[in-house]
Amino acid sequence: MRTGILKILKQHAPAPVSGEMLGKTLGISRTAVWKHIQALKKEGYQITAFTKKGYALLEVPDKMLPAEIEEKLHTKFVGRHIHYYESVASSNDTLKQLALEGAEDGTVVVAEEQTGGHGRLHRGWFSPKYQGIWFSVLFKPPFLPQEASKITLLSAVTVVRAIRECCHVDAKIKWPNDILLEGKKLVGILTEMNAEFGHINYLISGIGINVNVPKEIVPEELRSFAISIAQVAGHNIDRVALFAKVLDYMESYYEIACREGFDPVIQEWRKYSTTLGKDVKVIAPDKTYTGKAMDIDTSGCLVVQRDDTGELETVLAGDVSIRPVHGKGKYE
Ligand code: BT5
Repeated sequence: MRTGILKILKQHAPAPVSGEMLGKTLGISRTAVWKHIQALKKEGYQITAFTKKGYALLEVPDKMLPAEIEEKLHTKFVGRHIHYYESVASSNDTLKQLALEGAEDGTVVVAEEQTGGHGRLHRGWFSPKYQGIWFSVLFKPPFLPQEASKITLLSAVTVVRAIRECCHVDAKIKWPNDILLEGKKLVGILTEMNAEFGHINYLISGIGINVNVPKEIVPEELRSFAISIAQVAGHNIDRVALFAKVLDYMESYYEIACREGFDPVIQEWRKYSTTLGKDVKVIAPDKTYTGKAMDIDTSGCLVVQRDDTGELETVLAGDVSIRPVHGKGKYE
């Protein structure tokens, strides 16, 4: 109902629409209209009531409100159930709880801020209020548990394409789970899984995009290697438009992967990779070596040709950290 009211107000904005007209069109009483208007105002919509003329929408808040996102969405199931929060500890943790309660495939949790956002190995993820897109998407894929890392690659391709298209910046993928801009970390992706032997119950792709984060508020220890889109674009980005584009791509790549297999996604990944062809240092729990990043295989493993033996090693995400061989300035 609220979406209906908003739609009409937007069509007429900034001109007012009478409560009677809204009520008649939507089949509700004027008191009910008034109640919805109060709720919208509480969400941050600037709506003024003019005597005898009705309600005028003057400003839409810069928030990740589901009604705003849904208006721009072209998906069938991804983002069709959006749970919005002003603040959560971690969108991944919130979505895990919803998944246990039976949330549907494609359910999304998005928050304006995270107080306990995290990356791999319990590393923290800085998620300041109203400045980024901090979200998680639930999938119940037909893959095997050992193929779960495909969702990380798919998420990376999705986000990099949406950012490039919406914001016209040269974002690149660093294997396995980062997106870089000007060599600094722009996006982090954390895929988490709930599985039994041979069967995935659900996968959660948690993604943090530094959209409008100003440099001054970034903690000192992150400042030299973290970046936001606005810092490079020189202006703030419409977070809702970018998010809707991300969800659109997410669904189309997911459907391609389910229908045609993973090759098309891998091809896209290669196109935007900043890792391939680079000299890398592989730091695994049991060995450290240098080599050249040659390719990724169909399950998302990095193929590295060792400098010492010339042999190809297949590197699984999560097992290693990749460092540039030379220099320490840039993150890639
Ligand atoms: C990641 O981990 O890069 C995955 C981060 C995933 C965050 C999303 S936000 C929505 C969802 N909910 C969550 O709780 N998580 C997901 P990792 O590769 O472990 O990198 C973590 C490291 O990135 C930290 O140790 C910092 O050095 C750095 N870092 C933290 N916040 C950052 C930020 N906003 N921008 C760039 N780098 C950051």
